[in-house]
Amino acid sequence: MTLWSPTSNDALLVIDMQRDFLPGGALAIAGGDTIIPGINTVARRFEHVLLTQDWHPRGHISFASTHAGAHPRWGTPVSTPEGRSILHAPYGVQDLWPDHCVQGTAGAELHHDLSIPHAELILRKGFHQQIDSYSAFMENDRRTPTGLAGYLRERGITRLFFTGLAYDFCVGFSALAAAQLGFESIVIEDLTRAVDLPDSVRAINAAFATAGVLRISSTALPSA
Ligand code: VGL
Ligand code: ZN
Repeated sequence: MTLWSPTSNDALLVIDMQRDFLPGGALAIAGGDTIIPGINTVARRFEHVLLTQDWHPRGHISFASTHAGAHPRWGTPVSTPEGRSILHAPYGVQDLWPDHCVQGTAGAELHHDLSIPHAELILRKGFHQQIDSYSAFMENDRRTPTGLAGYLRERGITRLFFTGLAYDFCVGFSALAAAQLGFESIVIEDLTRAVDLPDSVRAINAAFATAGVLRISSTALPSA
């Protein structure tokens, strides 16, 4: 097994480890809390660690509640044959979610058990009312960059390791975007958990294979 030893050209990205995505939260992901200790441990192996925070205004386009009632703001939600609730947004298909990670609320806070004091950047995303952003690099309209690629390039970081939530959404879209932007992109699979909507895990795994995103285990990183 290849041992991956982090260098100063590598960064660990910890995606959306927020209270709303953990058990008890508004969009709880099963087992999300169980990956916190492993993320804290692996983070100590990296000189560069970056955190992201999903950070939505009230009435965000990705909230099902925004499109309910007599005056849907940006169209009417529909159910797919597979049982997903989606909106045909101006930029394409947008899955709809319970209200989550609303700016300044307790649910939007990073989980307090996350312990990475040397993390050097917290990147917020999804703050445009009319555009969601699963990816930490590029919003869901596929044309609005977050600025993260520029930050990393300017600092000489070329290889990225991904952990956090959710495997099939924000981790997945971030790792794919990173590969498309020319970064080496590696997902530490056991330090993620999936929302697991119909077809979402299969689809992201297929996209990883096409884009050259690698999937590894945390046991492939040096433990001390
Ligand atoms: C996420 C759904 C909605 C994620 C964010 O962090 O994966 N999923 N917003
Ligand atoms: Zn969100």
